[in-house]
Amino acid sequence: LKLKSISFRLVLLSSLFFLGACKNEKSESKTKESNKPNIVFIYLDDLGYGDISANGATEITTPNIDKLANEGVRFTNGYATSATCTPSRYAILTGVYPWRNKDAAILPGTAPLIISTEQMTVPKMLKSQGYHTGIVGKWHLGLGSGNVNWNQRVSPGPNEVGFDYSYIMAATQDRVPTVYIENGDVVGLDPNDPIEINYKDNFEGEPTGTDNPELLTMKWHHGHNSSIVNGIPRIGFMKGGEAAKWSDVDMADHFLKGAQDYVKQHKNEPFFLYYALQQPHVPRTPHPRFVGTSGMGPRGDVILEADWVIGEFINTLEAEGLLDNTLIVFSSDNGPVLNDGYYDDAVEKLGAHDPKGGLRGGKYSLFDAGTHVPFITYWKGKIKPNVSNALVSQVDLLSSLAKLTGSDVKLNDSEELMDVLLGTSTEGRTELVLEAGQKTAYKAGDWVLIPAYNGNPINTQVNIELGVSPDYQLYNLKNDRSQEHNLAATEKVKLAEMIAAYELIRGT
Ligand code: NG6
Ligand code: CA
Repeated sequence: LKLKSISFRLVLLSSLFFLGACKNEKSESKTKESNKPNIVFIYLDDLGYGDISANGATEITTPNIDKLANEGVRFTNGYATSATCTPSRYAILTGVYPWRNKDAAILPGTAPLIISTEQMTVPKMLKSQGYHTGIVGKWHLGLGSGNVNWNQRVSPGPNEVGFDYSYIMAATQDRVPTVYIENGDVVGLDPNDPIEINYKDNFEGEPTGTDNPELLTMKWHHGHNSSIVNGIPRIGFMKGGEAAKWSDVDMADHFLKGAQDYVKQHKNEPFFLYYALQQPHVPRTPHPRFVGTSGMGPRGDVILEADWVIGEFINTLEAEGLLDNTLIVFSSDNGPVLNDGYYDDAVEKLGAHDPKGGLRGGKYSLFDAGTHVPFITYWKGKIKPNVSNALVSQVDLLSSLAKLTGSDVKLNDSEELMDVLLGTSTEGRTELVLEAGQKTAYKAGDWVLIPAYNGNPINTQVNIELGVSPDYQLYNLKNDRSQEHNLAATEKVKLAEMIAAYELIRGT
C-alpha cells in the first residue's frame, strides 16, 4: 500500500511538473537555473560607513538602502580593499589585492586599462557559468592602451575584460572626458566636433576654472581648475564633443534607466549587473527635485538621490519578477570625504551627521574609515535578516560567487566566503591587508597594524588624517573602535606577531 501511494504521488508530482512546464517554459528554465541567481553589485562612490541610517545615521534617512540592510545581511565589518576608488574597483572585479598592481592608483581620464585582458574577473567567471554580464556607471579602471582616440571605438575596456555590455563614464564625474561611453563608443558624438583630451596642457582659447571664474556655477577649492563643463570646473582639459557631454544633474536618472533597461532586457537569462553609482563623489550635483531635501547641502542631497534610485531599481527587479532570484551586494568603494575639491557646503552644513560612523580617518586614509564601508547582501526569500560581525572584503566576491555559481575559479587573495555572505556562517576572514595611497596596513581580528611610513599625517586640503606616522601603530578595534590608543609601545609581543604576519603576506 505504501509503495503504491508513493508511486501515485510521484505520478501526480511529475504530471504537475509537466503541466507547469507546458504552462510557462521560461519560468521553468529559471527554476532549473536557481543555482544561478542574477547577481547585482550596487556600488557607491565615497559613501561612508555612517552615511546610511541602517548603520546608525540619525540626521539622514536612507529607507531603500535600509530595506536591503534590514531584510538582508548587514555587515558591521565589511571592507573595501582601498581608501580610494581605482584600487578598490580593481579588487572587487579581479579578486586580487590592488597593491600587487603598481598601476592601481587614482587614474586620470586618459590612463590605459589596468586590468589585463588575460586576467580572471568576476564578469569573466560568471560568463563562463552562462551569465550575461553588464556594467552601468563609473568605470575608473583606465581605457585603451595609451593615447586613446575618443573618436573611434575605445578599446580595450570593460567589454574586453568580461562585460558583454557596458555603459560607463570613463573615470570620475570630476574628470574629463565628461561623456558616456557605450560598448566603447562615445554616446551622441558628432564626428564634426571631435573630442580631444589632455591632462597636461589646455587647448588654445578654451576657458578654464582658473582663468574664467565668471563662467562657474560651482567654485573649486583645490584641484578641479581646468576645463569647464556645465559651469563646473574639472580635472583635465577637454575640447570638442559638445553634443556628447553629459548633464550632471541628470546623471543619476540616466544610470538608473540604464540599469533598469539592462535587467528588463536580460531577465530571461542569468545576468550580472555591476551598477556603479557616482554619488556622493564630487562634484555633487543632485537633480533639482532633490536639491535641499537633506538640509545638509549637496552631499546629503545626493545621498538621498542615490537612495531613491536604488529604491526605483529594486522596484524594477520586483516588477519584473526577479527579486527573489537576485543576489544584491551593496557597498562603497572607499570611505567618506567632505571637501574633496569644491565649495559645496559639505563641511558647513554637516551639522551632527557623522559620515564616518565613529571611525577614524576617511577617504585616502589608512585609518579605519578609509576602507570600513557599508556592506550589505540581500536576496529576497533566500537570505534571512541578520547582522553579521564577520570580517569580509570586496576582494572576496570573486571566489565566493564562483562557489555560488558552480565555477572552480578561486584566487589566493579572494577568500571563498559564500556562506558568510548568505548569512549562514559567521566564519569570516581572519586577516586582511588594507591600502591607502599605495601604503598598506594589516588587520587581523580586532587588531590593526599600521607600519611606520614617512609622509604627511594629514591631507590638509580635505582635512583627513591619513594614518601615516613615522612610528608603528597598533590598535585594538574591539575596545577602541575609533583608534585613539596606539598600543605599539605597550603590546610588544602582539606588535611583533602582527609585523611578522603582515610581512608574510606582503612578501608573497
Ligand atoms: C583626487 C581629487 C579628488 C577625487 C579623487 C578621486 C584633486 C585635488 N583631488 O585626486 O577630487 O577626484 O582624486 O576620487 O584633484 S576616487 O573616489 O575616484 O578615488
Ligand atoms: Ca571613490
